[in-house]
Amino acid sequence: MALAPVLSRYWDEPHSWTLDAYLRHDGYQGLRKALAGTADDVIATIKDAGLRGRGGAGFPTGLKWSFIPQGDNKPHYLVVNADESEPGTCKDMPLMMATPHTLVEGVIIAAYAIRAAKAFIYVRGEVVPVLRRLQTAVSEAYAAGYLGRDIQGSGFDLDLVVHAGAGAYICGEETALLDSLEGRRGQPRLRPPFPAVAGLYACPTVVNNVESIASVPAIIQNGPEWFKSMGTEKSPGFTLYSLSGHVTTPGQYEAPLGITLRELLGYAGGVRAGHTLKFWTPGGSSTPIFTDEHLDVPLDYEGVGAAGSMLGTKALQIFDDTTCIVRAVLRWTEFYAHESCGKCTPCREGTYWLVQILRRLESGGGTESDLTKLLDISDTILGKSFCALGDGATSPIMSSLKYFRDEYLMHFDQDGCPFDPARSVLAT
Ligand code: L3W
Ligand code: SF4
Repeated sequence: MALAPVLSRYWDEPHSWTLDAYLRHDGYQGLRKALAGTADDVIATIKDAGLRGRGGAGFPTGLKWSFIPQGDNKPHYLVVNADESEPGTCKDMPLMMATPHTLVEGVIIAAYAIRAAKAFIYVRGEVVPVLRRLQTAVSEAYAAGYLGRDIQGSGFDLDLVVHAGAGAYICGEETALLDSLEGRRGQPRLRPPFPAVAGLYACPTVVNNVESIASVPAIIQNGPEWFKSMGTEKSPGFTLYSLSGHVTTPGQYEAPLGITLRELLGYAGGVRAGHTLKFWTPGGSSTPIFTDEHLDVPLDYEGVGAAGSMLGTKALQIFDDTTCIVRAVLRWTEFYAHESCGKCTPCREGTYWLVQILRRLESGGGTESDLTKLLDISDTILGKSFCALGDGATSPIMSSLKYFRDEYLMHFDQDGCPFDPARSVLAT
């Protein structure tokens, strides 16, 4: 399958982030087309295209927009989730750095569709260059009449605020993000009601990922049939796959949904020289790991799901034969324990104990019963936590024990990590 650069097609050009560069590449033509029709036309086009949310869950974007009540007297809000922080996930930041106007144009079209007069882009506070670039793009868009009052003479008004979060993974969970945006400590809210019914300031709100919104202008401009000509029937279109880790040329590879890791590795120069693939994540650390048996799994929502994982954020972290699975799982679990917001007991206590057991195992001090404990605690977290962070924390543990149980056993058989260069010939 060939790559399909749409979002990334001119990322390499000098000053690709400026309004001038964007306008040279048909920038804001999708907006013109959207404003010439009705809000309902825009929603119908996105529904027909079958665009699915690129933030991890794959929820149909047009359907989400259609949940916003019609004819009510409450303000509506659009919020872009740019709080990218899942380990391995690194697609939204490059997109916002390279072509921030793609996102700004998408925001204006989406806000028009859901009849919102105010929109927010919630960005991780640590990524100052991204914040600056977005703020510059928003200023350019105001000056050119794409934001503010009576946009391009359409009668549609929109204000767009770039908001800096304070750097917590949980604020990528949509309701925690809304709490944070309202000025509170970011903790998930009970759903339902979903944000589409009661979101920001208890008003109807659409929360979408950066890549989802940035995909909208091209769909409006080229039409749903063009979008559906790529990808698969249930997972149409193009998307950004992020290859990282032990790969020759890591980076963003934009391709139709349904491409395989084997094909992507062909474009990325393969696993680093002299080594073989050991395990990988299809969609960030919250998705169950795959091994070299899964090189030909179609990377779409259905294909990855049928093979026992999730497409997630399409963050393909590649680990070669020098990696200790226990060490990798420990590092991910430490992340979840650190980022657990503490609101619910299974995740708050469970992730703490998972880390203690994994540390013991990694240093060679565990017993076989520890493996049963890891699975028992994971079972207590999975499906019993308040939000998806808890479920995500169990994925690396349960999937690694499925494929690499023997490597866990080797740690206590050998009183330590067999990959430690000081201990074993396994590491190179
Ligand atoms: C109205 C209904 N709206 C669902 C909306 C909902 C949300 C979207 C998806 O987790 C996943 C998670 C991570 N009426 C609705 C409705 N919605 N039913 O649809 O909802 P949901 O609950 O399926 O997923 P979620 O809780 O939003 C997202 C996974 O993504 N993930 C990690 C992502 C990491 C990042 C990051 O770093 N920024 O995004 C990786 O796989 O585990 O499963 O908008 O409101 N009846
Ligand atoms: Fe907080 Fe974890 Fe519970 Fe989510 S699952 S509400 S992050 S404690």
